[in-house]
Amino acid sequence: MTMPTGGINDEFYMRLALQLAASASGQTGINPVVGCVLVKEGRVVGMGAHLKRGEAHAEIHALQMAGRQAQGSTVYVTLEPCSHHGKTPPCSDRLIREGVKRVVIAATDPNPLVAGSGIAKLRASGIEVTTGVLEREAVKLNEAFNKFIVTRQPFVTVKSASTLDGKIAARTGDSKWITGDGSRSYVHTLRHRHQAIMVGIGTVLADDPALTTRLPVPGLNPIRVVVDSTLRIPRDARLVRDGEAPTVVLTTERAPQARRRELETLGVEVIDCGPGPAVDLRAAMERLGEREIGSLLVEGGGKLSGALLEARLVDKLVLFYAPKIIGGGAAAPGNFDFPGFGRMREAIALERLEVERFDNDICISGYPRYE
Ligand code: AOF
Ligand code: ZN
Repeated sequence: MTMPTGGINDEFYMRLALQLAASASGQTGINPVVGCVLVKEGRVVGMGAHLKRGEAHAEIHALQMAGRQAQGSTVYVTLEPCSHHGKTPPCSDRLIREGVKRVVIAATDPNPLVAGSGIAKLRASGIEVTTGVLEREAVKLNEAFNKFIVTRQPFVTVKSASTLDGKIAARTGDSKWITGDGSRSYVHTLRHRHQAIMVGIGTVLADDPALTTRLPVPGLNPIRVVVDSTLRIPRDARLVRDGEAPTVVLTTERAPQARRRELETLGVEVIDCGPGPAVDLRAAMERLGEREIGSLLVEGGGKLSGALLEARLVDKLVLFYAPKIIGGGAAAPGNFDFPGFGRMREAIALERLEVERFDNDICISGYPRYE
């Protein structure tokens, strides 16, 4: 950690709290990641992070570590302390009871049950509260939670890996490998960080993917979601038989009943999303939200990514480009396959762009701006 110019200040400890929060990315389900640091008389006396939904919040872990030293301390917390009784009692009440002197907060909690009332409670009890310290970083860390908690719909990230000319396979179908090891290993980190992963049935039939998280250290496997309007998924597909993670198939009311029963017997959850003929993607997001899936990583192919983008259901794009050109015209599938717009000014523009390099690959991420 680098010391900010001017020496130790609020940002210094908030950065530490943000690091604690980030270390739990992907493991709190629909809950936010939160980090907390307690400082008293020039030393850190407690640290904590929220590690799992249903378990203690960050502040409680940090208070626990600080013990009697919590009294008179300054609390650095990346999210406004809660004021409601959820699966755990309110953190703001506990901070008041422990006699902390000052609370420094990065972001307010968008949860309608909290939304400023945690801050108000602390202030009303005479605690000095400072807000907005490293707020942008804190908001970004919980972008999925921030959407889900107000809409009850998953935050949708579409990932693609293509050549510079936007192809996700050659005209022969060959696609192994487009991007390099660095990019592919980062995709596994993304899998760990998402509650669910989605592909179209075309990808299942072509690649028989496992969609599990494979990293040098054990990671969490996302729930696997297949968009399959006519239930073509084979009974011997990896997703059906490997038992590595739950598999959910999204289909329509007109899908064959016998296939539905067969899949259910094999442990696959089948969910109807509209009358058909195609899966209603908007309904699909509602069903997944009801199932408490708050973050969804879409890993193709081009038809599904294109359809989601066209339906304006994509919140974030993470696009890997390998420095290669494969050509192949219409026979080689592209990363976004949809009818498209007639005018350049209708194009979906990305904002808040970030560009990273993974070896020789370039990763562009951004947020579609829907007018
Ligand atoms: C905090 N500190 O570390 C977290 C907070 O069901 P519960 O009790 O876990 O409450 C979940 C809600 O509490 C969640 O939606 C969000 O508003 C807040 N999360 N708050 O003060 C924490 N994880
Ligand atoms: Zn709390």
